[in-house]
Amino acid sequence: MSKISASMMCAHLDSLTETLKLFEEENIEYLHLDIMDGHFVPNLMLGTDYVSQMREMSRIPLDIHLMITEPEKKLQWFTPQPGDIFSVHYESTQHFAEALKMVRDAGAKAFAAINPPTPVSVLEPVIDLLDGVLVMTVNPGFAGQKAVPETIEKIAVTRAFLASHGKGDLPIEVDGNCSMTMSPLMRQKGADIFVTGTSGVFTKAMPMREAIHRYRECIE
Ligand code: S6P
Ligand code: MG
Repeated sequence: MSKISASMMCAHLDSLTETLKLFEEENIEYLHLDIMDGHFVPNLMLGTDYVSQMREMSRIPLDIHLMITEPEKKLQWFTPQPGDIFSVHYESTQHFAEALKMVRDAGAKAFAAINPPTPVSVLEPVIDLLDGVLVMTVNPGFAGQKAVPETIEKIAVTRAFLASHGKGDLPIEVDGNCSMTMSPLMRQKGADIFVTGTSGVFTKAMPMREAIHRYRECIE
């Protein structure tokens, strides 16, 4: 079944409590937390206190997207826990396998994130360390971007790559412009977890509950 991961960097702070309550009522599967260091990506976003407060404010599992250099030195700052997803970028470290192992050793799910220009074949050496793959459909750093067109077919390539390595059951997560228009196509190509922000459940075009219902229909 397809899952929704709501991108919290798109949430309005003045209604955060109500938003989290609504997400629990609507069984949103994950809270997507973008961690940016102003170095791996040209933006700063969501730190350790925000993550620990999310753990206190909501029972929804966290989907931590680490866009930081040398994640192996910092991922413990975010206290990985069973049920969480931790995505580590292939491009962010020379110790990629070690970082994935650290996530798993903490009991969380280790996902490999790959930027739009990065071929999925780079994941071959770490395939047995993966609990999923995060295919970036925009260049990371900002919400509200248009998808990089080639990344849509890359979802299907990733699905075939995993199947050819006996890992056809691993989930594929997609992040960036997973809108109500784009997400059905992404689903068709093999995506399972959809990071949704300004172009999905946080759209200004309709009330949030309606947007969640519409979004579910788009990814089924
Ligand atoms: C971007 C970040 C994403 C965004 C998400 C926003 O670097 O990793 O998680 O928050 O893409 O979604 P939208 O619907 O505004 O594209
Ligand atoms: Mg993200």
